Amino acid sequence: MEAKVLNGKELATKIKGELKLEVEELKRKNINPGLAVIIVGNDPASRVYVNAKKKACEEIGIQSFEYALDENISEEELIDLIHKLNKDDKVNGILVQLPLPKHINEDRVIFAIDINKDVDAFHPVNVGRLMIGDPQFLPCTPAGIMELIKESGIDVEGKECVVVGRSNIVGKPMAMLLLSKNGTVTVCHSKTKDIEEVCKRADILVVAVGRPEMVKGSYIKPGAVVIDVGVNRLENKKLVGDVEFESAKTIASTITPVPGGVGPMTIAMLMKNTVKAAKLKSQAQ
Ligand code: NAP
Ligand code: LUD
Repeated sequence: MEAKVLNGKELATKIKGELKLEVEELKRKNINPGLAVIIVGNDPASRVYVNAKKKACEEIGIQSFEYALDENISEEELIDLIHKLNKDDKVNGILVQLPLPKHINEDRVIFAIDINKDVDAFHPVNVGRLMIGDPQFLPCTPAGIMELIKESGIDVEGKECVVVGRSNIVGKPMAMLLLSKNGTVTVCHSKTKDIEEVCKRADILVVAVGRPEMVKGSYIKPGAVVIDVGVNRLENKKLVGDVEFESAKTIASTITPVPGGVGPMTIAMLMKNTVKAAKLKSQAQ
């Protein structure tokens, strides 16, 4: 039997539709959610993602403010801009698209963001709050994946969960969210021995390595749920994930496609966090 393909684009559209209604309601109470989007340099992939984020804001009725900065901007100038946005009442969320140019320290930049406007949930305070089980924002990609898993009808509790990749953006917070839902979680990385064998234990397998089609059908336990986070553009311009879709879909019970799987969900969750930030601010006043 072929796996069920989870449609992330469709679920993201549904979530954005709900948010649009919520934003209309908030506007009636004079709450106008706003997102500042900062992009540094000319990375074409970052440009695609930032445009998609701005478009989502437009669809939902969130005001977006773009800051497209020169590749050579100094770390200090970038942090000055963040300090200004921290004080700006029209801005509820601040997103600094990563990666940043090599001369800028990403940790220092993230640390400068007001924790109440940290809609990526990358600030150490928000990372820590997730770790102790009291999150104020959920990290967008892992939160989007949890929504997709929920949609698949699978209960995480007691399941063997394997996360391949341990980045601060995806792998580590993903492991934390699965753990918070009582999964038994294993995290693999480039030093893991026999990844294939570890992956084969998984009831729920999340792959975020950035290596085109690294995980083959032979890595997958029959009936597993497979979440492919990878977005890799090949030389022939084709977009593929970190999972070899064709071989995986004959073994998994459920699988996410690339494109149209996790990516659109990341954006929907960013919108959700921005609306939440606006609500939190209005409650604090
Ligand atoms: P990253 O920061 O480059 O981290 C990659 C992780 O994979 C690292 O932990 C690395 O291990 C591990 N790894 C690399 N090669 C490996 C191998 N051969 N075997 C086992 N582990 C290996 O990447 P990321 O930011 O997490 O992103 C991963 C992928 O997801 C990329 O394709 C990215 O474009 C995509 N992505 C998609 C979304 C979305 O919304 N769809 C969001 C974020 C990222 P070490 O730690 O040992 O180096
Ligand atoms: N930085 C992210 N850097 C990169 N794909 C994303 C992403 C949507 N601060 C910060 O947005 O959350 C972030 N916060 N990230 N990413 C990757 C990561 C960041 C990646 C893909 C997509 C967001 C997406 O919508 C489409 C899809 O998978 O269907 C395909 C888009 C295409 O290239 O055609």
